[in-house]
Amino acid sequence: KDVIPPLEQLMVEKEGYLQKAKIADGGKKLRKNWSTSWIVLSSRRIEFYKESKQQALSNMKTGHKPESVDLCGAHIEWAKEKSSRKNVFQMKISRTREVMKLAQDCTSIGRTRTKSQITTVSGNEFLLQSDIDFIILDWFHAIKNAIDRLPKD
Ligand code: I3S
Repeated sequence: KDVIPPLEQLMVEKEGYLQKAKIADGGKKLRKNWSTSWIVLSSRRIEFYKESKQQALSNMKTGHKPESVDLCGAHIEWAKEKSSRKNVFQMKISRTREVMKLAQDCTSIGRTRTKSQITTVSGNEFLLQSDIDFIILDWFHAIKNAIDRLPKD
C-alpha cells in the first residue's frame, strides 16, 4: 500500500550537497565532525541525509527517516568565528519550551502539528558550509526566506 507523504514534503524548494557539522544536541555541545550531507529544504522543514541523494531516496522508500529540523523556531546567522573554514553559517533550533509556544502560533494559521513533532525540536545547532560562494549564499537566503515566511513568536 502506498504511503501518501504530507503536502509540505512534496513542496521541495531546494536540495543539494553541503558540508554539515552538528555542534549541539538538546543544548549539549558536541565535538565538531564535518561530513557531506544531502540537504532537502521544503517550506516548513529541512532534512539532512547522511547518504547520497540516490541512497537517500531508496532509504526513504523503506521508511528510513533522515534527521529533520522544523524551521518554525529556527534561526540562522553567519558564523565566521565557529570555524576556520570559509562560508560557514549556523542554524540554531529553539528549545522545546519556546517551540511549543511557536507551535501554537503555527497551528492558529491553519497548519496542524502533533505533540510528537514538537518534542523532536530542541537546542540543536548545526554548521553548514560550502567552499563555493554562490552555493552557500543561495542556501543561506533560501533557508532565511523559508524561516521568515513562518509565523513569529
Ligand atoms: O572548532 P574546532 O574544535 O577547532 O573544530 C575542529 C575539530 O572539530 C577537528 O576535529 P578534532 O576534534 O578531531 O580535532 C576537525 O577536524 C576540524 O575540521 C574542526 O575545525 P574547522 O575549523 O574545520 O571547523
